[in-house]
Amino acid sequence: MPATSEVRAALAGQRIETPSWAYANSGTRFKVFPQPGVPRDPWEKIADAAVVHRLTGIAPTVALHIPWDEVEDYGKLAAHAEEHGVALGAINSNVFQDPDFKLGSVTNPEPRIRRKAIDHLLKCVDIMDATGSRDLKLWFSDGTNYPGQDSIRARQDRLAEALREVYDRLGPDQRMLLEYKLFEPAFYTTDVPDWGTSYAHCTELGDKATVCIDTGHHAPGTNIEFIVAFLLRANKLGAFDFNSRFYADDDLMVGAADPFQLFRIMHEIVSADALRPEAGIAFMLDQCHNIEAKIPAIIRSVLNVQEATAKALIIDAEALADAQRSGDVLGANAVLMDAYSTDVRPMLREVRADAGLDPDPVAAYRASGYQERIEADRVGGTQAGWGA
Ligand code: RM4
Ligand code: MN
Repeated sequence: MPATSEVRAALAGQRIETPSWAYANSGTRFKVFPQPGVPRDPWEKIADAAVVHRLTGIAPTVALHIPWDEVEDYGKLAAHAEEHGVALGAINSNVFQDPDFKLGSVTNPEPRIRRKAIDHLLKCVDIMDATGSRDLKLWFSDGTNYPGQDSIRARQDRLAEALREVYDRLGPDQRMLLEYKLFEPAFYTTDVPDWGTSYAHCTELGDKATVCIDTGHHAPGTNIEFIVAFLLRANKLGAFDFNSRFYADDDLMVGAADPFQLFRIMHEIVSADALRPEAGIAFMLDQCHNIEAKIPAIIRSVLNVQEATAKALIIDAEALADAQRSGDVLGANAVLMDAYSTDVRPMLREVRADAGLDPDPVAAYRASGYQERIEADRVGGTQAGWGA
C-alpha cells in the first residue's frame, strides 16, 4: 500500500481543533490534581494551543468554552490567537454550572431560568460574531433523576423552543452543533441522550443545525461508525468531539482505549470524502488530562487521529468495492485489516519532514524547553480549571 501523493495531500490538509479546557486543570469529582505551568487565563491557553499546532502542523484552531474563557474583548483574543499562528474555533456554551440550573437549563420547568439559559446561548452567538467563529456547540446536562420528576414530553417542547430562538439568531455562515450524551449528570432521563434525538431536533431546525458526535457519550458497545455513516448520508454530521473511554464519559486521549474504533470511524469519513475542511465537518478534541502532562497528551491525541486517518486513507478502495460486490466477506474484511495493520508511522514521519516539522512532535516538545519555561513563568495567579 504505497503512500500516494493523494494520501499525503489529504494528510497535509487535515485539521484538528484542540479544546482550551484541555490545557487547564481538571479532574474527577473526587479530586483535581493541579499541574505546574498550567495557564491562568485564555491568553495562556491559546499560547499552549499554538505550540501544539506549531509541532503537529494540523491543529490550527482552538475551541473556547464560555464562561471559562470569558474575556472583555473577544476581538483582541482573536488577534492574540492570530499573532500566535492559530485561530479561534467553536464556541462551547456552558449552562451546566450555575446553581439556577439544578433542575435543568433550557428545559427547566421555570420560565425565568429558561430565559437565563437562552440568554447565555445568545451571548455565545454574540461572541462568535466577535471571534469570527463558525460553530456554536451546545451540550445540555439537562434531565431528571427520578421517574415522575418532570414531564419528559414538556421538556422536549421547551428544548425545541429554546433551540429555535438560538437558531434564528445565527448569522448566515454560522452553525449550531447539538451534542448528545447518554447520561450524567442526570441519571434517569437526559433531554438529549442520543444521536436520534439530536438528529430530530436538528432536522426540525434546518440546515444550519447539525449533530456533534462526542465519542465518549454512548452506551458501551455502541457502533459509532454506523452513526457516522447514517449522519453523513443525511448531511447532518457537523462535528466530532474526540476522546476515548473505557467505561463512561472518561475523556481520555482519543485512540488510547480503542484505536481500531477510531480507524473504523475515519474509514467512514474518508470513504464519504468528508475529511476535507470544505466538507464542513469539524474534527475536535474534547478531553481532560487529569494525571498526564497536558501539552504532550494533546500532541499525542492529534497524532493518534492522524495515524487512524492515515490507515483509513491507505485502504485499497477498489479492492474493497470488488470484494463487497462479489460477496467476498473475508476478502473485504482483509482489505480493511491490511490497512489497519500497516505501520503508517514511517510515512507520517516523512509527511511531517516534508512540511518542515520535526518527525517526532512529542520528542520535539520535550526538547523545546517550553514546559520548563511555562513552569518558571506561570507562577502566582489562579490556574485555570473547569470550576467544578
Ligand atoms: C460535556 C460535553 C461538552 C464539553 C463539556 C466540558 O460532557 O462533552 O462537549 O463542553 O463536557
Ligand atoms: Mn463533548
